Amino acid sequence: MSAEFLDDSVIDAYDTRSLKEEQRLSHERTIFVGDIHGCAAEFEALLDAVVFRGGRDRLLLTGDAFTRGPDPLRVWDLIGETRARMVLGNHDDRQLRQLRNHAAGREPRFKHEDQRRTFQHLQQVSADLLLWFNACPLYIEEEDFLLVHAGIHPEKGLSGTSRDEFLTIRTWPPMDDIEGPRWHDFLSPLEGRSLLFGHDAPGGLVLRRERDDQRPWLLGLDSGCIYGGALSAWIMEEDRLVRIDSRQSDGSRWWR
Ligand SMILES: [Mn+2]
Repeated sequence: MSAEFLDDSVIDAYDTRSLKEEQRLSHERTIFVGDIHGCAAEFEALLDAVVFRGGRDRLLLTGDAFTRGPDPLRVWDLIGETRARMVLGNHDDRQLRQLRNHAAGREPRFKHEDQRRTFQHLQQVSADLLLWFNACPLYIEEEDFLLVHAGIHPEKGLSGTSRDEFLTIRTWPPMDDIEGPRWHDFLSPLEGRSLLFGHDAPGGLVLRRERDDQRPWLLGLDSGCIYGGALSAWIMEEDRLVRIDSRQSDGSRWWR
C-alpha cells in the first residue's frame, strides 16, 4: 500500500500500532539484574546461568553498574553486547557529574580513590558512557513492572518521588543510618505490577508476594555482590530468581 492513499492520521495510527507490536514481540524474556558494581565476572556468569539470548531476551539493570568493582570496562562491554538498559543509580549519577566536568574541561572531583580508579578505567569510553548515562532514566515503567534504583516515596508514590529519593532512599523516615525500617515497609503493593529496586545491599535480597500464584509485588535485587554477597537476577516471565555467588572478598567498608 502506498502512503499517498493514507492521510497523516492513518499513517500515525499504523506506525504506533506496529511499533508496539514490534516491542512486544522483540523480546521473549525480561531479565532484571541487581547492582553490578564493576563485578564483570559475576555478571558474565549470570548471563550464562540465565542463558541470555541476544535479540530475544532483554536485560534491565537496577543501576550502580560500574563503581568499586574490579572491571568496570568489561561491564561496559557486556552492557553493549547485551543492549542492556538501566535506571540511573546514585553512583552512576556521581559518575555522570564527573564525566560532564571532564567533558567541559573541568577537573572531576573524586570523593574516594576508588572513584578515580573507576573513572580512569573507563576513560577510553568516556564519551559514549556520558551519552549513555544521559539517556538512563530514573525509572522504567511498563504494564507489568516498575523499575527504580533505590525506591519510591512510600506515601506520595511514583509521581511524588524526588530525584534524590529515586537515587538514594533507603530507610523510612529517611535517616543517614543504614539500619532501620525501609521505605517499602510503608508501601502498599502496586496494582498488578512488580516493583523492582536495587541500592540496598545492607537490606539484602527482598522478595514479597501477596499470593503464591502471583508474581512478587516487591523485589529488591541488590544482594551485595561487591561486598562478598551475590549478584541476583529475576526473570519476570518465568518468575525465577538466579543468584551468582560473589567472587569479591568482603569490602564492606563503604556501603553508600
Ligand atoms: Mn546505590
